[in-house]
Amino acid sequence: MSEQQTFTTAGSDATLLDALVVGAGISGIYQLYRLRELGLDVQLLEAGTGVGGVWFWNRYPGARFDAESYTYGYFFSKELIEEWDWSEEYAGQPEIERYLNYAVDRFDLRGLINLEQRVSSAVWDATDRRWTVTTDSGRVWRARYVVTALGILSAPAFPKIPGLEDFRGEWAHTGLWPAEGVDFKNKRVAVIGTGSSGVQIIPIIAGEAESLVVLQRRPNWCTPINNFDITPERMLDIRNRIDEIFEATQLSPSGSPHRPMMESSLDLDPDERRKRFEKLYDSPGLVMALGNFRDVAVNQEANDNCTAYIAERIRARVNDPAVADRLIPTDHGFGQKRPPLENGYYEVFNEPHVSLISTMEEEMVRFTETGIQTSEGHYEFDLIVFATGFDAVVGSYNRIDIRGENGLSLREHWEAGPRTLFGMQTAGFPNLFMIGGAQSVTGTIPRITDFQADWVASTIEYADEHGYATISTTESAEDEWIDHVNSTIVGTLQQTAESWAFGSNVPGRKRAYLLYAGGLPQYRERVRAATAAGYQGLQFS
Ligand code: N01
Repeated sequence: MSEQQTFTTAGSDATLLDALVVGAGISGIYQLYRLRELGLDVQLLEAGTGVGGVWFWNRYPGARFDAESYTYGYFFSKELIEEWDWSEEYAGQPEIERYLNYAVDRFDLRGLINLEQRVSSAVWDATDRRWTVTTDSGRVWRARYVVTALGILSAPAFPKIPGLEDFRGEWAHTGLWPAEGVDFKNKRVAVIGTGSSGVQIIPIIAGEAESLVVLQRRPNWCTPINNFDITPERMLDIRNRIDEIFEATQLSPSGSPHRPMMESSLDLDPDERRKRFEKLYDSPGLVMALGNFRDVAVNQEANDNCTAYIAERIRARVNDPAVADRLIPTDHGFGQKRPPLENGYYEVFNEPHVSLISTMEEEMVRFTETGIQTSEGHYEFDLIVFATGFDAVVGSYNRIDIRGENGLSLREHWEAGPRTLFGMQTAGFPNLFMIGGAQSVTGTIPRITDFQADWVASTIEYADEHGYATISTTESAEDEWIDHVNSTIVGTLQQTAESWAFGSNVPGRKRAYLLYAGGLPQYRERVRAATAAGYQGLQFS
């Protein structure tokens, strides 16, 4: 099937391929591997100067997994599992980046990866049934199939207030952190944003900076990460249990090894319930969120009890009750948004050189030459850190001019919100697959995208074996999937929380649920059933 060659189209040299993967994150790397194993002539385009995707760009100090390292990594290769020792239960960004580089070399993929190639457009050519993909550098690829693995959190978002160009100090965004690092010493630093990224970086900045002002809009329910080193004995035990661990990730809605307890918290007497919340709070990682009583996620009273317990723990850690009040969310209960994991976060606000501003009470008005003007006064800074998150899910697609049949633009097709079948195809865009994108993502991302990458590979294999040149879906299949996706969020406590999962952090964005709340087993079951029934929802020609 190898047909790689260079030919001239519209005055430019184009590389002709079977398939092109976009994005060298954990999902795109695996997709590249799968398509190469299938015997396709495939390459990958990546905007960064290195591989790793979210773990390449988010190199801010403190960035680390909130899933257990060995449950986030690859499961497809026994050799890789044998060879790679994780050093911490929740590994930090440098180790994750090393791991992904190791995987790329281990599977001999580096030669297929084109770095510093940010895709600017992808245009479907119905005549020869290929995509023409152009990057910022002007290079052109033509491929029968394009698989985007753009990541849901890759287009950084900034506050919509004026004046950043006037600011004479330094600034950095956690999602675009400079490779050379940022020095906080002897600097007056502002951090805007207290989501997972802000909560991870704030204690580190507080430990080094001359002063730190945290500008918080809506506080989150943060719980301690309780990270620990993985000893050689533990690593051996993990390896011995790896099939069991994998099985647990497959059975769980979130791809995590943790399952909610079957008991109802409301059946326990208050003392016993409290003891159990205490144990959960002191457990590692996301156990408090994912291994909690089943009713905490669905029953308001149960959720209120758990939320009140966490508020109590926060109050015990913050000396000034007024500051504690500001750090405690009042707009949502615990677990209604993915809770950030923290390491000494609340204690930071007891330090004399750290202060907290609620931008709900004291609005940011503009950036100035020397700092930030708020509705109450002016603050001088040497460095502003934006931990303001991402134009999630659709933002990474909106940055590319993607045109399908009859010049249809994906931006237009998705104007009222994303439209997909299984989160992997969209009507009017034949032979374009998306993995880890809208309307499919739930929980630990690689646990869904490894399934999707396998499905994309087997679907292409099926088309090739049957002599089909195009694979597409229909608007009615999209409608059915959208109805299903929306039904998964109805009635949950997450439904009311404002977060990037609904696009709420991007001013002007229509509120639409961007992820998939049905859980991994149900997602896989639906895709498998439709496939077994003759690829329901897809059309081959
Ligand atoms: O982004 P966010 P993030 N004025 O959108 C605030 C994953 N992740 O990069 O909540 C003032 O969560 C905004 O306020 P509000 C994880 O899935 C994982 O932190 O919109 N503030 C919020 O506080 C996570 O959910 C890890 O009111 C403004 C913050 O900026 C996702 O990535 C680590 C503002 C943005 O929080 C995103 O996390 C890091 C404004 N104009 C990230 N605009 C792990 O641990 C925004 N904000 C694996």
